[in-house]
Amino acid sequence: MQDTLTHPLEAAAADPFEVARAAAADIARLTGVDHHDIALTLGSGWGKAAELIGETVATIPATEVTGFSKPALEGHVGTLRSIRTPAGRNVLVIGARTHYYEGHGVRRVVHSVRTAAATGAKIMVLTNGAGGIRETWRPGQPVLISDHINLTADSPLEGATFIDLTDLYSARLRDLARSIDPTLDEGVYTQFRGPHYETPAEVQMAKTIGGHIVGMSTALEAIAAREAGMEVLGLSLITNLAAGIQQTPLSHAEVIEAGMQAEPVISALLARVIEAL
Ligand code: 8IG
Repeated sequence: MQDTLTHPLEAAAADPFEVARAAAADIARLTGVDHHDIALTLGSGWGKAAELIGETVATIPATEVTGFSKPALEGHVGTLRSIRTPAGRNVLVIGARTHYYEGHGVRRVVHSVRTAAATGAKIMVLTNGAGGIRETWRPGQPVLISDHINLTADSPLEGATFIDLTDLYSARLRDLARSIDPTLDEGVYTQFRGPHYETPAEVQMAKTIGGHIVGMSTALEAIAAREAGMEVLGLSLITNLAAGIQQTPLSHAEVIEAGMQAEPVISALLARVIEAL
């Protein structure tokens, strides 16, 4: 728990990994679970998966954990949950994502990932709601992330930290997901800064440079997960076709609606994938 007005990640001299270790210690103390094996960030549309993964051992407000809360004014930052699977593995479910567009900097964006690694998690499952560029895709369809293009012009890595991103989105884990659902398609996730959706011209640019999915969250988190040595599985729920691919304007309401429709199906899929990891 922080008790100062300065956010623990904001001081230039702060070591984000040390803050993550403090957060992991908070999680161990508050959940009574000394380590986690798998971490799972739930994006729009994926929320129902938590109930299906196993038995919830503890649910804690993210604000109780170092680095997850703002210093002065407290927004709703969601919960962290510790779930025990039937196979006896501990899954840390992160229902509190900080987006890059919130403007708190990339340390805050990837703090949950670094914390997950500090709890012992070796696998990071990142889910999100996103726009689809492939015309064969339909709202409500889950797709695997095969690679990404980071258009944020930012990185969670600081200094001369050179990290290889070949096979960032583990081929092993993608194969495993496809063994659960052979119909799963895959594509390249293109992260924009947001929070505006793209213009149709930007979507055409993303398509031209090799993107298939447009989103605002996952690439930066995946980089931090790889830096921390975790194996990454990325799953996008296509909640809308990207601007100009679908003929109607994008609306947040449409995104929420598609997420709600798809939620039972994709949550069941995700639970089965987690069980197989
Ligand atoms: I949900 O069309 C969702 N998130 N960048 N573009 C971007 N992010 C998204 C979109 C989209 N839909």
